Amino acid sequence: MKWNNLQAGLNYYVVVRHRNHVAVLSSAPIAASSAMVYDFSSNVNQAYGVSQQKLLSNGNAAMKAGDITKDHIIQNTDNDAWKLAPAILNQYHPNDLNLDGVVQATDYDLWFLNKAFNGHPASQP
Ligand SMILES: [Ca+2]
Repeated sequence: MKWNNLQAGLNYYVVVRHRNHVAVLSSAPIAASSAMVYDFSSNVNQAYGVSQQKLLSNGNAAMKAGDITKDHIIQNTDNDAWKLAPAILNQYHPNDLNLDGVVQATDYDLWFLNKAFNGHPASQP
């Protein structure tokens, strides 16, 4: 990724937004330089706020899947949206929570694991 309007020496928070995952904000600002690196996956505490990322079985931290309606909350309305189109093949679709190109029950399973979750307000636009 490339940013063109940063000022060297100033500190910036990094936000990652996704079509059906809750956005994350870096837990601390990083100084602008020609080679900025920020790894959200290295630790769940890399995201600003409490429990904003999920710890995967491989030890990596990940964004929480399930925000189909894009309101930064994973709740029943996301499940309602999933129920409207629960089976789709080979499409880029917001109901495809595990990003495998297929909308199926495993996407519901991700929503179920992450439901009842509020994204941190600081990560929202
Ligand atoms: Ca899927």
